[in-house]
Amino acid sequence: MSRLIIVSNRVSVPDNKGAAAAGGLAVALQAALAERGGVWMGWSGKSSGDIEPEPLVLTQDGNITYALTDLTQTDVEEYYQGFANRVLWPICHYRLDLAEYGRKEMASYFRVNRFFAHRLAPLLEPEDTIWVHDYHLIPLAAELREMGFKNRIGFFLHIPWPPADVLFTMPVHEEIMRGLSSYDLLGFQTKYDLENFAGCLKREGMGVENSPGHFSAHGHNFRGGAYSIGIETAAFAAFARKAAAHSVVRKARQSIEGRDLIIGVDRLDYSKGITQRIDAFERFITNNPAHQRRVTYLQITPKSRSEVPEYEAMQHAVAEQAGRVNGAIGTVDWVPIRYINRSISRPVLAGLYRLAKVGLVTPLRDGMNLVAKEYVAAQDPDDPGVLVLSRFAGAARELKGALLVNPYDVDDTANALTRGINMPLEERRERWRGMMDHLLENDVSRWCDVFLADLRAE
Ligand code: GDG
Repeated sequence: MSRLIIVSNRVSVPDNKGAAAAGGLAVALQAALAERGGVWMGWSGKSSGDIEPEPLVLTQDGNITYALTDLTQTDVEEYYQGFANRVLWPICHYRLDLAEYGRKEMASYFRVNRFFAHRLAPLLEPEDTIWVHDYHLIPLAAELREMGFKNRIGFFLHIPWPPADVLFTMPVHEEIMRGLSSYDLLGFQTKYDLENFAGCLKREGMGVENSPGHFSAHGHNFRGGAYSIGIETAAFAAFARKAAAHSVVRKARQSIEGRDLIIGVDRLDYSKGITQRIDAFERFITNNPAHQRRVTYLQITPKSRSEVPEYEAMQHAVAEQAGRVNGAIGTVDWVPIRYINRSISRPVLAGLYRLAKVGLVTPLRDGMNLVAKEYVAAQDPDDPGVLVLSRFAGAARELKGALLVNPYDVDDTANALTRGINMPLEERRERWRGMMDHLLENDVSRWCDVFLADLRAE
C-alpha cells in the first residue's frame, strides 16, 4: 500500500489527551495515516515575524511524520486572515456582502500555496497518494504538477461550494477553478456542492462533464464526488454515556432544576445563524407562555478568528442580543439563555448534548455540521432528544429524522422548537433510531476509506 500524505492548513499533532479529546476528523486521519504510514503537513499556527520561516519541523510518531512550518506575519495576515477567511470563506457561504478583495491578499494566497508545495516536495516519493484538505490549499496540486509531480492527488472541501453566479463575483475565480481542475479526485460534502461545481465549470466553458462525476478542464481529466463526512459515531455514543456522570454535567443538570434544555454549539461564526436562532428562541417563548420558566437555552460558542473584523463585531452582537433577550423575557428566578463564549471540554460537551431535549442547529449555510451528528450520537436511546436542523446544512441531506427548518424564517424555527419540546417519546425514538443507524453505518472511518479507495482507483 502506498504511503499517504495529508496536507491541511492546520495539523492535529497528537497530545496525551486521548482520541476522543481530539475530535473525529483528526482521529480518522491519524488512523488512515497509521495504517498506511505517511506524512501530515501543514502550518504550525505560528508566525515567524518578518523573517523567512525555518525549515519544516518534523516529529515522528510511529510511522507518521508530522511536518510543520511557520508562516511570516504578512502571510498569516494576507493568506490566512485575508484571502482564505475574508474571501473564500464568505463566498463559499454565499456572503458576497462580506468578501473583502485585495490584490495583496490574493497574491499571498497563491504564494503560500507555492511555498507549501516547495516545502512538501522533498518529502514526496513517486508512489505516495496525496490528500489535500480544504479551501486554504486549493492551488496546491497545480503547484505540485508544475514541479513535475505525477502522484495521485485528491482534495476534500469541508465547506459548501457556491453556484456560478456567486463564485464569479470573485476576481480570481478562474485561477481557483483551474486549481481545482488539477486534482485527480475532488470530494464535496453533498451532491448539491458537486452540482454547483459542475455548473461553474460549464458556465464559461472552462470544462465539461463527460459523464456524471467525470470532468475534463484545463487540459486535465478528473473526477468529483459527494463524500459526506461523518463522526466516530460508536465511540462518541459511548463517550456521551460515560460523560453523563461527569461532575460538571451533574452540576449543569442540577442547575436547570428539571427544566427542558435546548442546546446550541457553534464556533462564533456568521455562517452559523446564531443571531437568527436567538430571535427564534425568543419567539418560541413569546408564542408559548406556558413554556416560560420551563426551558433553558444553553448556547456554547467558542471564539474563533477574532483577528478578522467581522468575527470581532459578531462577538459583541451576539453577547448583546443574548443580554437583550434575557432582559426582555427573563424573570427574577429564570435566566432563559445561558451564553458561554469560550470552549468547553469534549467530555462535558458530550454530556450536555445528552442532557438536552432539543439540539438546535440552524446554520445559514454549512458544509456538513458535525454538531448535528454529535448531538444525535450522544442521545440516550430510551429517551432521545429532538434535532432541529437547518435545511442549509449538508447534514440535512442525511438526517431525515430531524425537524428541518429555514433558519431565515424565525417563525419556522420557533414552531419547530415547540414541536420538538412537545414531541411524544415514541416519535422521538423512531426519528432518532433512523438517524443513529445511518450515522453508525456512515462514520468518519468509512468516509476516509471510501475517499481514499476512489482516489487510488484509476
Ligand atoms: C467545518 C465546516 C464541516 C464546538 N464548540 C466546542 C467544540 N466544538 C466542536 C464540535 C464539532 C466541531 O467543533 C465543529 O464542527 P462543525 O462541523 O459543526 O463546524 P466547523 O468548525 O465550521 O467545520 C463544517 C466540518 O468542517 C467538517 O468537515 O462539518 O460544515 O464548516 O466537532 O463538537 N468542541 C469542544 N468544545 C467546544 O466548546 N471540545
